[in-house]
Amino acid sequence: MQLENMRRVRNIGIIAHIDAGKTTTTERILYFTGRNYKIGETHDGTATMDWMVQEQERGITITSAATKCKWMNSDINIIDTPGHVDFTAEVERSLRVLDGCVVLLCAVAGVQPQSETVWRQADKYKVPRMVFVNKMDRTGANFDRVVTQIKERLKSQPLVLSLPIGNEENYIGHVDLVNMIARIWAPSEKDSAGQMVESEIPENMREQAQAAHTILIDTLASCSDEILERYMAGEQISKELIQSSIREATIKNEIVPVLCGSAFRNKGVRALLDAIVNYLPSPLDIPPSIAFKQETLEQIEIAADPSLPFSAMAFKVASMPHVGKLVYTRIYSGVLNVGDQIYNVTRGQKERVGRILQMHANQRIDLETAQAGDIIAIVGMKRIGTGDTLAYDKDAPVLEKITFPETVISVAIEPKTKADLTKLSTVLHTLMDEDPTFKASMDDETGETIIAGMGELHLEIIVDRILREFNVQASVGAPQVAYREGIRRGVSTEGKCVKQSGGRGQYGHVVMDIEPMPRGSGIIFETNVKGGTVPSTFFPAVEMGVREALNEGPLAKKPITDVKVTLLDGSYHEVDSSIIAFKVAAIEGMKLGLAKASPVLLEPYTRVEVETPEQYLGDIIGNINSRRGKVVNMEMRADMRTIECHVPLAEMFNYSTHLRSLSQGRASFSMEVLHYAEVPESVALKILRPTKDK
Ligand SMILES: Nc1nc2c(ncn2[C@@H]2O[C@H](COP(=O)(O)OP(=O)(O)OP(=O)(O)O)[C@@H](O)[C@H]2O)c(=O)[nH]1
Ligand SMILES: [Mg+2]
Repeated sequence: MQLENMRRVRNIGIIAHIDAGKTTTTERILYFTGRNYKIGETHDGTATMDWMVQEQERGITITSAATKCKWMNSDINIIDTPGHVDFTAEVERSLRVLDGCVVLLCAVAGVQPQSETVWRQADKYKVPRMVFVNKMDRTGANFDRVVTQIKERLKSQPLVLSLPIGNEENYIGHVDLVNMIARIWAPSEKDSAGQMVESEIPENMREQAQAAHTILIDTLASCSDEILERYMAGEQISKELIQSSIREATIKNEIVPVLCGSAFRNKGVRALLDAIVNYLPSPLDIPPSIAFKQETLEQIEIAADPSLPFSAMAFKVASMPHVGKLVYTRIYSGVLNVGDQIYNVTRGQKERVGRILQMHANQRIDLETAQAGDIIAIVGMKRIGTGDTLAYDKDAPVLEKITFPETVISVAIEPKTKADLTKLSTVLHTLMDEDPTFKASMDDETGETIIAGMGELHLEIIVDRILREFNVQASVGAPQVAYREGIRRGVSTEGKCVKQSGGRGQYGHVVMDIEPMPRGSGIIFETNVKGGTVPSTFFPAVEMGVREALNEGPLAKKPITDVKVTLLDGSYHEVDSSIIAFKVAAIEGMKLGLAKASPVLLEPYTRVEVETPEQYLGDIIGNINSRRGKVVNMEMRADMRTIECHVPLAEMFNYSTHLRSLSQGRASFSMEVLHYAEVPESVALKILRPTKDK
C-alpha cells in the first residue's frame, strides 16, 4: 500500500530564466487542481507562491516555495524556483531533492542565458525534464525556433507532444500529437481560462500534424525496441505503448517532451499537468540515493522504501515568524512521526521532531506522519544547516551533499548602535542558516562586519531584510568582488606526516602533480596510484587535505581555482597510517607545491547578455569596452539586437542604472559569473599592495 502511494507521487520543480512565467504557471496549476480558487498574478503582487514582501514589491521570485496539489489521482509536490542568477542556490538545492522538473522557455526569447544554466544544473543531478514553451500569445512567438534551440543550444533530443494552433494573439489551442486530436479554447464568460473543446484536427493543419506525429514515432523508435519492431512491421502502435515509451525514455533522460501554451492566458496548463503525471518519474522510478558510511566513507545506495530505516535530507532552512525554524526535508527512506527522536547525522546532534508540516507557500498543514518520497517541513530542530542528513541512528550513512557556488561579491555593514551590533550578529547567523550562498565574517584588521553573496541583488535583498524584517539599523559600504588565485606552472610535490611518540604513531606520505587547468574548470582531483603504494581507502582523506590546502593561496590567502591535482604515489604503514595522517601529508605537499607554481591573482568575469534596439548598440558596446569588457557574439532576435560579452564583475556594479540611461530604459541585460581570469598586472598591483605592506 505504501509503495502504491509512492507510485502516485510526483516531486517536481519549475526552473527557467527570470520572467519566463514559472510563478504564473504554478499559480495556474494551483487553480486548475482546485488548490486555490482564485488566480494570483506576480505583477500585481498577489501570487500565492511569491509570498515574501520583497518578492511582491519587485514582482520576482527570490526564495523557492513548495506546494502540493492533486491531479488525476496523483499527489504533485511542486517547488517554484527563482530565475535570477543571484538566487541560484535555490535552484541547486531544489534540483538536488526533486525527481523531475519542468523547464519553461519563453516562446519569443527561446533559450536564454539562465535557461542554459538551469539546464546544466538539472544535468548535474540527472533530473528528467520536460519543456513548456510559454507565452505563445506574445508578439514574436515562434514555437519551431524554440524546438530547434533545444537541440542546438541545450544539446538535447526534443519530443514535440503538442503543436500550437494559431500564434501570438491568434493562439487558440494545440494539437495533441499522442492522441491526434485538437484542443481549442472557446471564449467563455464563466471561465476566464475559456472553455476547452476537443475536436478533430483543423483541415489546414492535418498534414503538418501527421508529419509531426511521424517524427514523434521515429524518435521513440530510436529509444524503444518494442516501438521499433512494430514500426518496421508497419503495425498499429497503441496510445498506451506510445505513452509508456515516452515515460521510459524521459526518465532515462533520452528525450525531453515539449509542450506549448500560455500560462497567463490559462492555456495549455491542463495538458502540462497530464504530462507531469504521465511522463515524469515517481520516487520509485529514480535511481537509489547515494550515501557514505561515516567511518570508512564507503559509498552505499539507499532505496526509496518506507520499510527501510528513516533517512532524509534537510535541503532548506527558513525562519518564519510565529512558527520558528522550518526545515524543508526530503525523505528518502523509512517513515517519520511527530515526536520522534532523530539525529542530525552530519552534526552528530540529537533532535526531536516537534511538528511535521505540509507546506503550501507560507501556509502549512500539520501532519502526524510522513514517509519515503515525501517533501515536508520539520519544526523543532536546534542545530541544522542546508544539506544535513537526518536519520534515526547516529551512525547512519551521510547522504551526498549539495554543492553551492562560492560568493563573488561582498560589502561592509556597519550597525548604528551597540544594541544593533548585538542584534546583527544573531540575524547574520539566522540568515547564514537559511542561505548557503550568504557568508558573514569579521575583517580582523578593520573590525568591520563583511557580508558576502552571489551578486548585487542578492546582497540588496539581504540588507533590506536585515533593516526591515529584523529591525537592525545599519549602513552599508560599496560592493567589492571576491578575488581568487590561480597557478601558471605545473609542479610535482611531495608531502609527509610522520609522528612517533610512543604508542601508535602517524604515517602518511603522498606524491602529487599540481597543474593549471583552463578557466572555469574549478578544482579537479584525480588518483593514478600504481601498485597500491597508497591504499584506496586513504584517497578520500588525501582529497580532503588537497581541498583544504586550496582554500588559501600563497599570494593573498585567497582560494585557489582552476587546478588539477593528481595523486601519483606515496607510501603507508600497516599500523600507523590513518585518515588524519594522509590528510596532513596532503596539506603539507600542497603548500610546498603551490608556492613553486607561479601563483597569480584572479578576478570573477561575467557573461553579460544585453538586449537592445539597434540605435543604442554603438553606445552600449563603447561602454562595455570602457569596462574592460569584450564582445564575443552578436545576434538579431526578433527586432532586437543581443550582444554577448565577457566583463570583469568588478566593473559591472550598478550597470542596470547605466544601461537604463544609455538606452532610455529600452535595453535589458542578464549577467552570470562565468569564470575567474587573471587580473591585469596594473590592476593586481593596486589590490595586492595593501596585503604586502602589512
Ligand atoms: N503574455 C504573457 N505573459 C506572461 C505569460 N506567463 C507569464 N507572463 C508574464 O511574465 C511576467 C513574469 O512572470 P512570472 O510568473 O513572475 O515569471 P517567473 O518565471 O516566475 O519569474 P522569476 O521568478 O522572477 O524568475 C509576468 O508579468 C507575467 O504576467 C504568458 O503566457 N503570456
Ligand atoms: Mg517566479
